[in-house]
Amino acid sequence: MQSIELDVNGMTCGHCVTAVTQALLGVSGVVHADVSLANNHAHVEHDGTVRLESLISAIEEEGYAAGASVSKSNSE
Ligand SMILES: [Cu+2]
Repeated sequence: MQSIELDVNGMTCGHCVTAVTQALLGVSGVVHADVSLANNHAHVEHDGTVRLESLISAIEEEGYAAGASVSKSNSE
C-alpha cells in the first residue's frame, strides 16, 4: 500500500468533505481516503498505480483546489 498526502483548499463544510472523499475514491486504484476539513488535508491510500495528478484532477472536477502536501517529516 502506498499513500499520497494532499492539501485541499475550498472546503467549507461536511458536504465538501464528502464530495472530495467520493471524488478520491472514484479514482481507479484508490482504496482509502481520509479528508480533513479542519486541516484542509487529504490522506489517500492506493494500490501503487495512482498518480498524484489524477487525484488533483478529480478534486478539481468537484470544484476544489488541491496540491501535493509537503511532508512534515521532510527536514531538508
Ligand atoms: Cu461544503
